[in-house]
Amino acid sequence: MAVLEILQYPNKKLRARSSEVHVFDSTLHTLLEDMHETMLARKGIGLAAIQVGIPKRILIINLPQGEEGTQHPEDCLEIINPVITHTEGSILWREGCLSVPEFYEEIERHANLTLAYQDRHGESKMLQASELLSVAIQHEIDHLNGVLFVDKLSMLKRKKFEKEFKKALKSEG
Ligand code: Y12
Ligand code: CO
Repeated sequence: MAVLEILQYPNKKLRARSSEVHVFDSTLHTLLEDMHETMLARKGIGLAAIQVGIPKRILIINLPQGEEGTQHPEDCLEIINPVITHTEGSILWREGCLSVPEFYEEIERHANLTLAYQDRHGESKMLQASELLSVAIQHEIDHLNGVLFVDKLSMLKRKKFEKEFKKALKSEG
């Protein structure tokens, strides 16, 4: 297993449209395991393959559980070739992204959704999601289409982000 480098904004590779997975082999399983180790090492709850430079339609989500906020590996969702088939309602959630460190902002998303996807063996699955899981799925599917959560900000909030980003770059020296 390995902790991989996470691409950071404004890396152009994050803008790629990821392609479908057709081969469900040990290379895919190793990538899923490395993504999980990388996400936990960086204190994330969701990660798309493009964030580690692999333009494939793969994402993982491992939500914290209980008062301790423990991320149990057995709860990690491995989602391949996802398609949202139904959405309902809207929800505001303060989002962050491992590719856009130190910036958090409220984004409006669908409150509930139904998702069709494949697991690591290529088996077709469906799930229903609400609240944080629904938000996380939409955030990660956006990555597969080259979209970052900061693209969804109002003009005013986007300017605030650009200003904070430039300030952070300067302080890095
Ligand atoms: C709700 C909102 C966003 C998502 C997508 C998944 N996003 C993350 O997992 C973001 C993680 C994150 C972690 C950070 O590190 C720490 O908090 C220690 C972080 O802070 C820095 O990079 C400095 C930023 C983002 C799903 C659901
Ligand atoms: Co992200």
